[in-house]
This record gives sequence, C-alpha cells and structure tokens, in this order.
Amino acid sequence: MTYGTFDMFHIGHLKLLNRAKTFGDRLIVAVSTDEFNLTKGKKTVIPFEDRCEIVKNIKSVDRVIAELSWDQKIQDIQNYEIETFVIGNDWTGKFDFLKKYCNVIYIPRTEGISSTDLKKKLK
Ligand code: C2G
Repeated sequence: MTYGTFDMFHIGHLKLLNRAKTFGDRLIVAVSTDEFNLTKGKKTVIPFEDRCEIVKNIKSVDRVIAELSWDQKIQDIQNYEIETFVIGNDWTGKFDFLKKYCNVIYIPRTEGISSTDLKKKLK
C-alpha cells in the first residue's frame, strides 16, 4: 500500500508505483483528496477525481482509495490486510509507527522531477 497526491502525474510517481508493486501481489494506492492536500500545505492543480482516474489506470495499481486524513493508515492496513507499506524516502522515519502492523519500506525518490518544479516551469 502507498499514499500520495500524484498531482501532475510524472515519471517519479510512475517509478514509485512500479517499485511498490514489486513488494507484493496487489497494490492499493490512497490518493490524497484536494481538501486533505491543503493540510499538507499543497494546492493541487489536477482535481482529485482526475488524479484517481489516472492512478487507477496505471498497470501496477490494483485499487485506488481516498486519503482523507493523516490518521487512516492503521485502519487501512488492517482493513485491506496490507503486508507492506511503501513510500518515497523523503518520508524516511515518519511512518515507522506502522512497523507494528506491516513492513515499512522507504524507497529512493526519482531525482530531478517534482510536481512543484513542474508547476514552476509552467509559470
Ligand atoms: N515521488 C518520487 N519521486 C519524485 C516525486 C515523488 O518517488 N520525484 C514519490 C513520493 O516519495 C511519494 C509518491 O511519489 O511516495 C507520491 O508523491 P506526492 O504526490 O508528492 O505525495 P506526498 O505529498 O509525498 O504524499 O500520507 C502520505 C502522503 O499522502 C504522501
């Protein structure tokens, strides 16, 4: 399982999802809602419904759910019987509390690209 905004979907997101899929036989992705994203201090460009549609159509992704808050991960892991939580290493350490419930893997981010940089380039 992994979580993210996936705004302006790019190669960094794709690589993360493809890598996440290698740790199990099904991959569930929780996509941040526009409202939740604001609590992360980020304003999305692409609306939640469209971000979900894009992520749903990525070959490695088996299911998409909404990420509504910081506090849903333990419940999600139990509900969906998740074995492994995967996220980029910009979050290293932040989700170690999940180690009681599943494997926690932080994988290297793809350098040189981010939704924030893309937005700047478009300005
Ligand atoms: N990512 C990456 N390489 C990049 C950009 C992003 O590997 N160049 C990864 C991030 O590390 C994350 C995923 O792609 O694992 C989604 O990135 P964002 O959409 O920026 O999501 P984020 O704001 O990190 O949301 O509760 C957790 C949060 O919802 C994570």
